[in-house]
Amino acid sequence: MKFAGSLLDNDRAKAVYELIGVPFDANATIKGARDAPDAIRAASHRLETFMWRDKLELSDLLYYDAGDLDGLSHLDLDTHRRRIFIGGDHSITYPLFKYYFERHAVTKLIVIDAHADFRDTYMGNRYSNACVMRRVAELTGFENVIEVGIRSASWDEYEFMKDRISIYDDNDIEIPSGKLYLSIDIDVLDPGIAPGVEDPEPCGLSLEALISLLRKIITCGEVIASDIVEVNPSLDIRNGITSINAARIIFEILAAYWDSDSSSE
Ligand SMILES: [Mn+2]
Repeated sequence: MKFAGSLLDNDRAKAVYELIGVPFDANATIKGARDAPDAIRAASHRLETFMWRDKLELSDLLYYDAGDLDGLSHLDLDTHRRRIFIGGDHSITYPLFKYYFERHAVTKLIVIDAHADFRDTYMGNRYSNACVMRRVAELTGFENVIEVGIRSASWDEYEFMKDRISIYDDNDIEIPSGKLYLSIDIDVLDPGIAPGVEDPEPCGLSLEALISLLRKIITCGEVIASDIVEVNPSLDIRNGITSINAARIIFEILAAYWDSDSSSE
């Protein structure tokens, strides 16, 4: 099943944007995020592709759901199309960002997440989802990492990161110039509206706050690619609200991509 509103295979050359699933959860503590790309695709069909607030029919935007990546090595992606990667646990952000860093000169990353993910190692794994932003910072420079919405870290993580990276609340972010990668961990939302996650963290953002934040980042910044990670369908409640909210976030990213492209023409 393709994501709702996707171009069909025969029309893929027309695509302006591309969605790619990354069904990978080897670096998660509780497995299950590998099933998220298909769960989010299925959930997308439960929403109208007509976006009421924008009076925008998403299928007019010309995007293509290219299916799932086989693995995270040997990536070969152009930058003619802005992409949205559908995780997967948060560790996928490191190889994806590294690809854009090495091949397409993307140096800055904004992450919207409940957690700092700044441990040097977690349960013996340096590539754990709990260490992903530390690895990104070591690659691109700590000054190029911007964390938004963080509400959970160890004391050690906080002491290490506080003077090295930029940390903002959702309403005071300053968006840097230059090419950006945007990573959205669904657990930044309040667990009441996104319960299907490995590490639910109380006192999270509303969906409306996350939407206005990502719209601001994409329309004011130069976002080349984005991801949405950490949906775990096996931990969700029966109506699948975490996958539905993830699908809605992808709709909003597409609308914001389109909005920024139309205003720059
Ligand atoms: Mn998180």
